[in-house]
Amino acid sequence: MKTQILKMLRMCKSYVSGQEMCEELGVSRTAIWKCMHQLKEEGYTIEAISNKGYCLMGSPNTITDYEVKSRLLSLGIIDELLYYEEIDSTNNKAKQLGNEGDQRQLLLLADVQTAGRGRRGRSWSNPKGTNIAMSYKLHPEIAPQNASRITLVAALALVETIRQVTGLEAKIKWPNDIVINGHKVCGILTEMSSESDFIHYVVVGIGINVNGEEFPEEIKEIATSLFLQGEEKVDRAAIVVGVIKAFEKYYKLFLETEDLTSMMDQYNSFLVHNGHQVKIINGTDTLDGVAEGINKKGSLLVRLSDGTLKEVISGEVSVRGIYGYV
Ligand code: BT5
Repeated sequence: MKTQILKMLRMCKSYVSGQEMCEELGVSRTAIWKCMHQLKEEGYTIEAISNKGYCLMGSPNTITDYEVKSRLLSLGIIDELLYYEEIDSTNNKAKQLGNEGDQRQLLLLADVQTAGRGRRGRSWSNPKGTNIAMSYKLHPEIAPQNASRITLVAALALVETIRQVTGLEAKIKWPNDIVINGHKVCGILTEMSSESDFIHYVVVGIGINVNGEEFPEEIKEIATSLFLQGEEKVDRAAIVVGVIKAFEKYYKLFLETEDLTSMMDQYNSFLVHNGHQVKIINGTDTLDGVAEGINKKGSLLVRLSDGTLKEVISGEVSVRGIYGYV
């Protein structure tokens, strides 16, 4: 009911009468009043004027399911949005649901993760009330070997959203980071359960540092947040809503060809390494070259010093600029 009430309040430019809400939602005046009371307790500023009704004057900076859903006309490719105030990891939960046979396309959102994960068992820091942890559980009917490209689709959606909502010059550090001014603001972790020719599910986990003001010692040289870069607190739900819309747009395009044909140019325009010297690290081996953008398969093309063009496949290596992290 909170979703519907917030939606009604948002859609109406001025006041919505209690009577209108009762009729629309098919509930009693008391039920509406109770819900308004709860929303106010959660930090919503709702003005109530007798004979006029209710008006939403302000919202808390939350990413609850009802806050997000009330800003959307539809969930699009997602069947259900699940919100957790605290969870070990939204990727873990999505995988658990997938392993239990849940066939719905889901978006899991969490305020705090107690055991957020990066790639290869690395950890992902996500303190309370400031960031976004989200995971899509998807069931694409595509060849399993093409699924890792969804990481790049998500990266594109993230950069577009961050730029639109904050105006900050976010860039993609291939394949799974978003950076601003050389510091990491988002990480993406894509995991899959499949058979040789069939995908059970793909989980795309996204961590975004939104309003954090400081980071643990071990990552403070690498990490940044949208707040630290823009010096303004950012509306977390606006970022979630932006990602939902942008991801849907690019994911649908991706499904048409199972590659990045229709978004390659845009992706390359956001690539932090484009035209720059990079170091490709594969275990103990390193190769130096100049990045020339991705191809439609999502591989990074690197011109080596002997003139040959190396196709670096996502997930195989780590790419560093010659100066530090980017
Ligand atoms: C990633 O791995 O960047 C993928 C992170 C994915 C996190 C999301 S949150 C929702 C979902 N649920 C999960 O459990 N995970 C996903 P990787 O490229 O391996 O980078 C991990 C490294 O980033 C760590 O070893 C740290 O150096 C650094 N790091 C950790 N927390 C960070 C943060 N909040 N901001 C920036 N860097 C961080």
